[in-house]
This record gives sequence, structure tokens and C-alpha cells, in this order.
Amino acid sequence: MTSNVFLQKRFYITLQVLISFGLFALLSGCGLLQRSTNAALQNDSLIVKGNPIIKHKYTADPAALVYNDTVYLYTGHDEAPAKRESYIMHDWQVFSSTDMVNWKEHPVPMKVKDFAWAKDDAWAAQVINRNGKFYWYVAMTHATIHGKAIGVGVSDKPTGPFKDAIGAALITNNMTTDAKISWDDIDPTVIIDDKGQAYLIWGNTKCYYAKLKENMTELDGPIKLFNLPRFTEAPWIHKRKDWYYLSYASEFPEKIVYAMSRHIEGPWEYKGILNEIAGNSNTNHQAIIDYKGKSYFIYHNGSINTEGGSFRRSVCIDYLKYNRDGTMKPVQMTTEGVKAVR
Ligand code: FUB
Repeated sequence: MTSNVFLQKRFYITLQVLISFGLFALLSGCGLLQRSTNAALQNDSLIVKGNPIIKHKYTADPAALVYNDTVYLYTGHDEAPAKRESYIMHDWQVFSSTDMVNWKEHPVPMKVKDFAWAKDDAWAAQVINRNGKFYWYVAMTHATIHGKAIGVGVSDKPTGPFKDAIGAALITNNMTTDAKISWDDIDPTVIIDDKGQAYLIWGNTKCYYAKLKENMTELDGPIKLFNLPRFTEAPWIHKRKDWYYLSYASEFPEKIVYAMSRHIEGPWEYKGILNEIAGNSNTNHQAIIDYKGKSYFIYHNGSINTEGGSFRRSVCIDYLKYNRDGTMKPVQMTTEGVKAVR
């Protein structure tokens, strides 16, 4: 009798173990466990099947750099747990690709903690290369000067590690007084013109710009303003043929709109909507590049997991097309994304 009860117990325990194992294998196979725990990949190679392109962690605020035939994709990193409706962002991420579909994930290249003067909030950023170095302009909350600030990371390699290039913020909230808010010094975009003059453009509700010295770590003149209709944030400047393009997030929830000019300092002519509101996210934050003969629009939406949203965002890539007169066609956001380019 006692041994029967013992055997019965063993049978039920074995059954329970088998059921748990089966369930685990099933969930892992579907990627559900991996997604719901938001775990990092063991393998650093991601083969992207459609949008969003990164599914094992939340990524936001893309910026891209083409260097030596490789695309480097720099992103923010949303870490807000489900239902938390505020940004939790402590580091930035970098991925690289030579075909826009196979992406390699690199070790975390830079964190807020690398800037002794900063408190938190690894917000939007952009990397540019000059004289063999890579400069990463990043927005964070300043620890002692009220409001957001812009710092500069520097590295000898596009994948980092990056360190604080100045040891202090390049832009602080008390340097810009037009917006009357403490979060107007965010979302830096950077460009070097054909004569070698670098410009930094940034802002929220007001779009600021300033020249940078050749060392890329000091302003070279006063901070000025661009007057752009319904400017919210996320300026991105790029040049194609003889045109400069200034795209930016407009209104809220954000659409991406753009303006064109023959000169970086304007006048800018407003051209209208480039991308509609991105699915399930108040923000949209674009980067634009040309690579191997095609143009790409890189942005984020809030579409992965049931928990995805404005504070758990995911980077997507779709094609960007130009009209003959140089204007850009509205982007068609897709779930298929882009194909491998050789
Ligand atoms: O990621 C934090 C902020 O959200 C960025 O700085 C903005 O562009 C918006 O995407």
C-alpha cells in the first residue's frame, strides 16, 4: 500500500516535470519566453525578418552612420517594465550590417554612467566621424544644472567603447532660453558641410543650431534658431545631391515632416509630411541614410509584444524614395521591412 502511494507520487511528479518541460520548449520555440523576459541574445548575429528589426530588446531613437561600407545603427534602449508609462533609459546600443538584413549586435558602447556630470536618461543621439575619430552627441539629464543637456562621447572605433570627450556638457539648459522648458536641449543631429564646417542642430519646441569647431567638442559661434512650422523635436539633417534636408517630428503624437534648403543655415522651405504617426508610439524619431544605391528611413514604433508602446519602442527600417525634383515621397511603413542589399 505504502509503495503504491510512493509509485503514484513519483508518476505525478514525473508527469509534472514533463509537462513543464514541454511548455518551456513550446514557449521558447515561439520566442514568447524570450520576448516576455526581454532577454539579451546569446548569439550576437540577428537575421532580421521584417519590422521591427530588433525583437529581443526594446530599441528607440535610431541614428545611423555609413562608414567603410558598413552601416552602424546606434539606438537608445527602453527598459521601462510593462505598464510603466515613462522613459527608463540608461545606455545606448550599437548594431552593424553590410546588407541591412543581417545585423551584428556589439557590446554596450556607452552608458549615462560614462558621463560624471550626468544624472540619467540616455535619450536620442547621433554619431559622426571626423579625422579618424567618432563623435557621439547625446542628450541626458544634467546632475547639477536643471534640465536636459547635450554631451559628446568619443571613440577611435564606430562600435566604441566611447568615453566623455569633454568632461562636461557641451550644451546646458541655461544656454538656451527661447523655449521656456527644461527639456528643450535634446535630440542632437550633426553634419559637416563640403567646406568642413560642422553644425549641431537640436531642440524640443524650438530648433536650435550652432557651428562646431574642428575639434567637434566646442561651439564655434552663437546658438541660433531655425523657424520651422509645428516643430516638436527629433531634427535629422542630411544632404543629397545639392539639397539639404531637415526632417523633424511635428505635433504630438508625432508625424515626421521635412523642409529643404540649398544651405544648412536656411532659409528652409517646408515640404510637408514624410512619415505618419508610427504604430502604437507617440514618438517616431527618424534617421535617413543612403547605402549601396538605396535610401532608407529608420524610425521606431511601439509594435512588439503586447507590452510595446510609447515607452517600449522598437526600431524599424523602410525604403525612402525621392521624386525627380528632389522632394521625398511619404514613407510607406511596412511589416515586411527591407530586403538584403549587396
Ligand atoms: O527617447 C526619449 C525621447 O523620445 C527622444 O529624445 C525623443 O526624440 C523621443 O523619441
